[in-house]
Amino acid sequence: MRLPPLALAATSAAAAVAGAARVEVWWDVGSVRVNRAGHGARTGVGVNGTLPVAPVYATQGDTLVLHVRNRLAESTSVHAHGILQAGTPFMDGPAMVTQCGIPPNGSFTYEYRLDRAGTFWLHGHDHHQNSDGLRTPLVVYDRPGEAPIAYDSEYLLSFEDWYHSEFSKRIAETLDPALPFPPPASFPYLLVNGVDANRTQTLRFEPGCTYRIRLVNMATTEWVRFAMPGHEMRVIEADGVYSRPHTATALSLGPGQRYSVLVTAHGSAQFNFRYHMSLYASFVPQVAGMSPRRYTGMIEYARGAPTADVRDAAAVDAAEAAGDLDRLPLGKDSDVALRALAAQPPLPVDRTVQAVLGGATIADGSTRDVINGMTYAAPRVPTLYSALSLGPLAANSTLYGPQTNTVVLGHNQGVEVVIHNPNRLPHPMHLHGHTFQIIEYGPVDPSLLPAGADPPPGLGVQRYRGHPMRRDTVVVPAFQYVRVRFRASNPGAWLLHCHMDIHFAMGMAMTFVTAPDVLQRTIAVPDAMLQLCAAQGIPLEGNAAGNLGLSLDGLPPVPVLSPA
Ligand SMILES: [Cu+2]
Repeated sequence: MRLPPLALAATSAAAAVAGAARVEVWWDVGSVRVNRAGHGARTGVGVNGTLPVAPVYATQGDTLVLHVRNRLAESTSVHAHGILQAGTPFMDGPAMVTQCGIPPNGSFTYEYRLDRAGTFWLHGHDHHQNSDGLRTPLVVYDRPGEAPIAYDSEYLLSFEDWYHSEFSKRIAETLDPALPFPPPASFPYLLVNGVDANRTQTLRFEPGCTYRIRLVNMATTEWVRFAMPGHEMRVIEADGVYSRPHTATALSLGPGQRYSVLVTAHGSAQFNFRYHMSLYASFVPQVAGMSPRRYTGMIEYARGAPTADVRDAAAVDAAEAAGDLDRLPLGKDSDVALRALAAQPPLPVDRTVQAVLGGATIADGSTRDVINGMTYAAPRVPTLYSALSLGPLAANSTLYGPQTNTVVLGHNQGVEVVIHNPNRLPHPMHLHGHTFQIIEYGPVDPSLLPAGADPPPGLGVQRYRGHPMRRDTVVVPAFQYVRVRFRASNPGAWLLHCHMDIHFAMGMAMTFVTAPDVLQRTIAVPDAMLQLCAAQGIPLEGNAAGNLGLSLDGLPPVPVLSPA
């Protein structure tokens, strides 16, 4: 959708006031019947009785006040993806990590301090409700006159993949040991700005003007490739971090990722153009017309002008056939080629964490996803509340329960996480509460490869140059590793998880607990939040089993895993 000119931006969601504003939004979260892609009605998780959820606009320095009322039959919670929650880790949202879910008929008001400008999104973080529609962009404008890169106007394009069936049905099929794994491919449809991508809006370009186009992939499983043949795209933002302008021939966004590109319109209005989008996943079999699903929208310079015939499909086919889109998300480059506009040298490493992604079979014969051989399962006490209540024992990572895969970090440690992906599937890994520096990609250590794995030849090492880019969601391509670094300067309990909801539900997640000693001295969880637990009989203190000492008695048993 076309956004208002920058000077008017702050008026979009709330009255504009000089300086910081409180932007208030009311969400009545409930079940809705919707036919979003024109292929039949199904149940979704909507807001105020409908889908899509309206985007939220604010300005850097504002506070977003999000009043959530839960009219679902299950608990809900909201995560502001990319908002770092410095000093407010209890507002991060993931159920049983930083809070208890909001129970049915319950309500809770989130307050998000929007201290960085950029392109973010809000989504459900309980029962994978984002997959059923509970998701919307959150655009935080720079303060007037403070954008570090000039442009005339902007557009927002948000992407969703929409399935024939509800998430609960799809995950039940995936986990049923009586059914084949993986389940047969289902072919979702692309929604753009909440509607069928075949009805995608026209981008109107004035000759000579420069547009910022914000792209947000809110998909639950699939990737979106975006291209504007006949125009040059310069990437200026990834995941809320400005980059030096970097030319990209196409962009591939994994679930959770965002980019902004600058595009300067041609000097004449002689021709109109098309922009191209495809919804795909490299592990979904290619079936003509179904995967990838291709869509185009119009770039209109003048109504009725002829459309320039700039073809893109051949380039797409070649890139898709070579499996290059995951490895080279900027068309010809990996995102390691970006440089943060606010240069930050590579962080010194005090501590290295290895995270090996994989799959495993559990005792009943069904399949799970794992990190370091462990499939994630929620503890009995939200992890943040364990960190706040265990006193000096909070430094003991085993007390958060083996199923949470918790690593306790010391305050301000420089942390390098090496995410190893020996699978044939790429995984978009999202870290809460931080942006991480992208240091290096390379071929996965052959000793980690499962039997019969067949990585493509020529996967070289690609390392940052000059200074590294930072973002919050990185696609770890098939058979590769990625090395990321962050400073543990944000005390809290932070998930690192695959943003494909099916994989997250299958257990591809781990937790960082940062500086529990500092947390205990500085953080007080709001009462209204503690009452969410009390209403559901969830203990507010103790280790993962709800005990105050070392005993984990009462913790659900760890599933017995064998490598798949
Ligand atoms: Cu994954």
